[in-house]
Amino acid sequence: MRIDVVSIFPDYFAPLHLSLVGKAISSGIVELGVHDLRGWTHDRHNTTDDTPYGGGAGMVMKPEPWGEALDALEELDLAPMTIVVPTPAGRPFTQELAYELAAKQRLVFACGRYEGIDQRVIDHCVEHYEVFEVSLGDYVLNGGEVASLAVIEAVVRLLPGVIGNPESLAEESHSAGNESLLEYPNYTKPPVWRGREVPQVLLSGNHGLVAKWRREQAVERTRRRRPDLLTPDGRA
Ligand code: 6GU
Repeated sequence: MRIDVVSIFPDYFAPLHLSLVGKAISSGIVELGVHDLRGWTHDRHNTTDDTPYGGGAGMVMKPEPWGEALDALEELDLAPMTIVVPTPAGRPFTQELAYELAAKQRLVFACGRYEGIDQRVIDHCVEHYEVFEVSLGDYVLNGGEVASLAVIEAVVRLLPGVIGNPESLAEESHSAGNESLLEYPNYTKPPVWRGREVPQVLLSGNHGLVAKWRREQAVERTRRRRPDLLTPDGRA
Protein backbone atom coordinates (compact mmCIF):
# COMPACT_ATOMS: atom_id res chain seq x y z
CA MET A 1 0.00 0.00 0.00
CA ARG A 2 1.16 3.53 -0.79
CA ILE A 3 0.43 6.17 1.88
CA ASP A 4 0.99 9.91 1.39
CA VAL A 5 0.50 12.49 4.12
CA VAL A 6 0.22 16.24 3.56
CA SER A 7 0.64 18.46 6.62
CA ILE A 8 2.23 21.73 7.74
CA PHE A 9 3.84 19.65 10.54
CA PRO A 10 5.53 16.72 8.76
CA ASP A 11 7.58 16.03 11.93
CA TYR A 12 4.42 14.63 13.54
CA PHE A 13 4.86 11.52 11.39
CA ALA A 14 8.37 10.51 12.50
CA PRO A 15 6.95 7.86 14.91
CA LEU A 16 5.53 5.96 11.94
CA HIS A 17 9.04 4.59 11.51
CA LEU A 18 8.81 2.83 14.91
CA SER A 19 7.32 -0.51 15.88
CA LEU A 20 4.93 -2.42 13.63
CA VAL A 21 4.22 0.35 11.14
CA GLY A 22 7.97 1.07 10.92
CA LYS A 23 8.59 -2.59 10.07
CA ALA A 24 5.83 -2.50 7.46
CA ILE A 25 7.67 0.42 5.85
CA SER A 26 11.18 -1.07 6.01
CA SER A 27 9.89 -4.40 4.67
CA GLY A 28 8.15 -2.70 1.73
CA ILE A 29 4.55 -3.60 2.68
CA VAL A 30 3.91 0.14 3.04
CA GLU A 31 5.51 2.92 1.03
CA LEU A 32 5.20 6.22 2.95
CA GLY A 33 5.53 9.76 1.61
CA VAL A 34 5.28 12.67 4.05
CA HIS A 35 4.91 16.10 2.45
CA ASP A 36 5.09 19.65 3.83
CA LEU A 37 2.11 21.62 2.52
CA ARG A 38 4.28 24.76 2.68
CA GLY A 39 6.25 23.35 -0.24
CA TRP A 40 3.27 24.27 -2.40
CA THR A 41 3.10 27.91 -1.27
CA HIS A 42 4.73 30.73 -3.24
CA ASP A 43 4.75 33.77 -0.94
CA ARG A 44 7.62 34.82 1.33
CA HIS A 45 5.84 33.65 4.47
CA ASN A 46 4.63 30.32 3.06
CA THR A 47 1.07 31.23 4.01
CA THR A 48 -1.36 28.30 4.27
CA ASP A 49 -4.27 29.96 6.11
CA ASP A 50 -6.46 33.06 5.96
CA THR A 51 -9.46 34.62 7.71
CA PRO A 52 -12.87 33.03 7.11
CA TYR A 53 -15.38 34.63 4.71
CA GLY A 54 -18.46 35.57 6.70
CA GLY A 55 -16.38 36.26 9.78
CA GLY A 56 -15.92 34.23 12.93
CA ALA A 57 -13.11 32.91 15.06
CA GLY A 58 -10.02 31.15 13.80
CA MET A 59 -8.39 30.70 10.42
CA VAL A 60 -9.18 28.56 7.39
CA MET A 61 -6.63 26.75 5.22
CA LYS A 62 -6.33 28.35 1.78
CA PRO A 63 -7.32 26.21 -1.22
CA GLU A 64 -4.40 26.96 -3.58
CA PRO A 65 -1.59 25.03 -1.79
CA TRP A 66 -3.93 22.05 -1.32
CA GLY A 67 -4.85 22.06 -5.01
CA GLU A 68 -1.20 22.06 -6.03
CA ALA A 69 -0.32 19.39 -3.47
CA LEU A 70 -3.04 17.03 -4.69
CA ASP A 71 -2.11 17.64 -8.34
CA ALA A 72 1.55 16.87 -7.57
CA LEU A 73 0.68 13.66 -5.70
CA GLU A 74 -1.57 12.56 -8.54
CA GLU A 75 1.25 13.18 -11.02
CA LEU A 76 3.41 10.65 -9.17
CA ASP A 77 1.09 8.32 -11.09
CA LEU A 78 1.13 5.51 -8.55
CA ALA A 79 -2.44 4.26 -8.12
CA PRO A 80 -5.89 5.82 -7.83
CA MET A 81 -5.91 8.08 -4.76
CA THR A 82 -8.29 7.57 -1.86
CA ILE A 83 -8.27 10.82 0.12
CA VAL A 84 -8.72 10.67 3.90
CA VAL A 85 -9.61 13.99 5.54
CA PRO A 86 -9.56 13.83 9.35
CA THR A 87 -12.08 16.26 10.82
CA PRO A 88 -14.28 16.30 13.92
CA ALA A 89 -17.12 16.84 11.43
CA GLY A 90 -16.40 13.53 9.69
CA ARG A 91 -18.07 10.14 9.90
CA PRO A 92 -17.01 8.06 12.89
CA PHE A 93 -13.85 6.04 12.23
CA THR A 94 -14.55 2.39 13.06
CA GLN A 95 -12.83 -0.97 12.72
CA GLU A 96 -15.12 -1.62 9.75
CA LEU A 97 -13.84 1.52 8.03
CA ALA A 98 -10.26 0.50 8.87
CA TYR A 99 -10.84 -2.77 6.96
CA GLU A 100 -12.36 -0.83 4.05
CA LEU A 101 -9.36 1.53 3.86
CA ALA A 102 -6.93 -1.41 4.20
CA ALA A 103 -8.26 -2.70 0.86
CA LYS A 104 -7.24 0.49 -1.00
CA GLN A 105 -4.08 0.74 -3.08
CA ARG A 106 -3.21 4.32 -2.18
CA LEU A 107 -4.29 6.51 0.74
CA VAL A 108 -3.61 10.27 0.88
CA PHE A 109 -4.11 11.93 4.27
CA ALA A 110 -4.96 15.64 4.06
CA CYS A 111 -4.26 17.11 7.49
CA GLY A 112 -6.09 20.34 8.19
CA ARG A 113 -5.25 22.73 11.00
CA TYR A 114 -7.13 25.68 12.45
CA GLU A 115 -10.85 25.62 11.64
CA GLY A 116 -10.30 23.28 8.70
CA ILE A 117 -9.70 23.42 4.95
CA ASP A 118 -11.63 25.62 2.49
CA GLN A 119 -14.69 23.52 1.57
CA ARG A 120 -13.96 23.88 -2.16
CA VAL A 121 -10.89 21.64 -1.71
CA ILE A 122 -13.12 18.89 -0.31
CA ASP A 123 -15.68 19.42 -3.11
CA HIS A 124 -12.85 19.24 -5.67
CA CYS A 125 -11.60 16.01 -4.11
CA VAL A 126 -15.06 14.44 -4.13
CA GLU A 127 -15.27 15.19 -7.85
CA HIS A 128 -11.87 13.70 -8.70
CA TYR A 129 -11.10 11.06 -6.06
CA GLU A 130 -12.68 8.75 -3.54
CA VAL A 131 -12.96 10.73 -0.29
CA PHE A 132 -13.47 9.74 3.35
CA GLU A 133 -13.96 12.49 5.92
CA VAL A 134 -13.43 10.73 9.24
CA SER A 135 -13.64 11.66 12.92
CA LEU A 136 -12.00 9.79 15.79
CA GLY A 137 -14.72 10.72 18.24
CA ASP A 138 -16.63 13.52 19.86
CA TYR A 139 -13.77 15.70 21.02
CA VAL A 140 -11.57 18.27 19.32
CA LEU A 141 -7.90 17.91 18.35
CA ASN A 142 -5.82 20.83 17.07
CA GLY A 143 -5.45 19.30 13.63
CA GLY A 144 -5.62 16.15 11.56
CA GLU A 145 -2.08 14.95 12.30
CA VAL A 146 -2.73 12.87 15.43
CA ALA A 147 -5.95 11.53 13.91
CA SER A 148 -4.05 10.50 10.76
CA LEU A 149 -1.48 8.65 12.88
CA ALA A 150 -4.30 6.72 14.55
CA VAL A 151 -6.01 5.86 11.27
CA ILE A 152 -2.71 4.83 9.62
CA GLU A 153 -1.86 2.52 12.51
CA ALA A 154 -5.34 0.97 12.54
CA VAL A 155 -5.15 0.37 8.76
CA VAL A 156 -1.55 -0.78 8.38
CA ARG A 157 -1.84 -3.48 11.07
CA LEU A 158 -4.57 -5.08 8.95
CA LEU A 159 -2.35 -5.44 5.87
CA PRO A 160 -1.23 -9.00 5.09
CA GLY A 161 2.15 -9.77 6.67
CA VAL A 162 2.16 -6.95 9.22
CA ILE A 163 0.87 -8.92 12.22
CA GLY A 164 2.59 -12.21 12.96
CA ASN A 165 -0.53 -14.08 14.09
CA PRO A 166 -3.58 -12.94 12.06
CA GLU A 167 -5.84 -14.93 14.43
CA SER A 168 -5.24 -12.27 17.08
CA LEU A 169 -6.96 -9.77 14.74
CA ALA A 170 -10.21 -11.75 14.78
CA GLU A 171 -10.33 -11.98 18.59
CA GLU A 172 -9.88 -8.34 19.47
CA SER A 173 -12.51 -5.77 20.46
CA HIS A 174 -14.59 -4.31 17.62
CA SER A 175 -13.60 -6.93 15.06
CA ALA A 176 -16.53 -8.08 12.96
CA GLY A 177 -16.44 -11.76 13.96
CA ASN A 178 -16.69 -10.70 17.57
CA GLU A 179 -20.34 -9.60 17.80
CA SER A 180 -18.96 -6.16 18.80
CA LEU A 181 -18.04 -7.12 22.33
CA LEU A 182 -15.14 -5.51 24.16
CA GLU A 183 -12.24 -7.88 24.70
CA TYR A 184 -12.08 -9.97 27.88
CA PRO A 185 -9.30 -9.25 30.46
CA ASN A 186 -5.93 -10.92 29.86
CA TYR A 187 -3.41 -12.38 32.32
CA THR A 188 0.13 -13.77 32.14
CA LYS A 189 2.73 -15.06 34.62
CA PRO A 190 3.32 -14.89 37.55
CA PRO A 191 0.20 -16.65 38.93
CA VAL A 192 0.23 -14.34 41.99
CA TRP A 193 1.37 -10.71 41.77
CA ARG A 194 1.26 -8.40 44.79
CA GLY A 195 -1.27 -10.73 46.34
CA ARG A 196 -3.54 -10.69 43.27
CA GLU A 197 -4.30 -14.12 41.81
CA VAL A 198 -5.00 -14.99 38.20
CA PRO A 199 -8.62 -16.26 37.92
CA GLN A 200 -8.50 -20.00 38.67
CA VAL A 201 -10.47 -20.98 35.55
CA LEU A 202 -7.60 -19.77 33.33
CA LEU A 203 -5.25 -22.24 35.06
CA SER A 204 -7.72 -25.13 34.80
CA GLY A 205 -6.75 -26.29 31.33
CA ASN A 206 -10.48 -26.70 30.54
CA HIS A 207 -10.80 -24.90 27.19
CA GLY A 208 -14.60 -24.99 27.23
CA LEU A 209 -14.76 -23.40 30.67
CA VAL A 210 -12.14 -20.81 29.67
CA ALA A 211 -14.12 -19.85 26.56
CA LYS A 212 -17.34 -19.55 28.60
CA TRP A 213 -15.65 -17.40 31.27
CA ARG A 214 -14.07 -15.10 28.68
CA ARG A 215 -17.38 -14.58 26.93
CA GLU A 216 -19.11 -13.75 30.25
CA GLN A 217 -16.34 -11.27 31.07
CA ALA A 218 -16.60 -9.66 27.62
CA VAL A 219 -20.37 -9.31 27.90
CA GLU A 220 -20.21 -7.89 31.43
CA ARG A 221 -17.46 -5.42 30.50
CA THR A 222 -19.41 -4.33 27.44
CA ARG A 223 -22.61 -3.93 29.48
CA ARG A 224 -20.80 -1.66 31.95
CA ARG A 225 -18.61 0.37 29.60
CA ARG A 226 -20.35 0.33 26.22
CA PRO A 227 -24.04 -0.57 26.61
CA ASP A 228 -24.58 1.02 23.18
CA LEU A 229 -22.81 -1.99 21.61
CA LEU A 230 -25.39 -4.41 23.00
CA THR A 231 -28.89 -4.87 21.65
CA PRO A 232 -31.65 -3.03 23.58
CA ASP A 233 -32.44 -6.11 25.69
CA GLY A 234 -28.82 -6.08 26.87
CA ARG A 235 -27.93 -9.38 25.17
CA ALA A 236 -24.76 -9.78 23.12
CL1 6GU B 1 -10.27 13.38 12.79
N1 6GU B 1 -9.67 15.79 13.66
C1 6GU B 1 -9.68 16.74 14.61
N2 6GU B 1 -9.07 17.91 14.33
N3 6GU B 1 -10.25 16.62 15.77
C2 6GU B 1 -10.82 15.44 16.02
C3 6GU B 1 -10.85 14.40 15.11
C4 6GU B 1 -10.26 14.61 13.92
N4 6GU B 1 -11.51 13.37 15.64
C5 6GU B 1 -11.86 13.75 16.85
N5 6GU B 1 -11.47 15.00 17.08
